Amino acid sequence: GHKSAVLWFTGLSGSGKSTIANEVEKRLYENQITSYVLDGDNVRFGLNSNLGFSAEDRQENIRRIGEVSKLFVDAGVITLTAFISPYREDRDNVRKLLATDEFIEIFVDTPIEVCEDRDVKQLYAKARRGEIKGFTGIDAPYEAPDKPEITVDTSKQPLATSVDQIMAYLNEHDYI
Ligand code: GGZ
Repeated sequence: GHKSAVLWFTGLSGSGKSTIANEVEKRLYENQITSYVLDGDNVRFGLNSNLGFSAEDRQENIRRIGEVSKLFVDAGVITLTAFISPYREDRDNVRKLLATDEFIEIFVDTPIEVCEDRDVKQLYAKARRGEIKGFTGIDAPYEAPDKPEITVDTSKQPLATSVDQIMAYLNEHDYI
């Protein structure tokens, strides 16, 4: 058996949230643990397709994802969310929706220089040219967590180390 919870990844675009979340999910699956990844691909195109990237829309994006996560946790699923979630208050509101041990905040602390260097989708370049307004880390804020349960920096360690770190946390705290 396992104890369900939300693994709430937060960090800049290109920091590695989705990549790590998907690797953790793979590990959980190998251990016969039911988990699910919520990310832009399955939420922003569906449930939240009416939301953009203004502060208000991001707040509503995170609020809905928090509520959905709560439903998944109630259903016994280890839920992994991969959204920038730039506002501390919005993340803290999700934390309050859940029991103390049901919200695990994971700060993907990859420096913006590294994210911008990767620029997989060329979004930083567009933001620098002013073609995207209000891009997180360029002309929109990112508020780092004060006391995340876990911090990983993908510029200092390989992917597998970040994944190991998260699996170790889940083991040590008796989630799995
Ligand atoms: C930040 C943006 C923006 C703006 C589009 N700012 O690399 P990506 O493409 O896949 O990750 C980013 C994603 C962010 O969506 P989230 O739902 O995670 O954001 S939030 O939690 O703040 O609501 C990026 C793309 O969408 N994107 N415009 N202006 N990222």
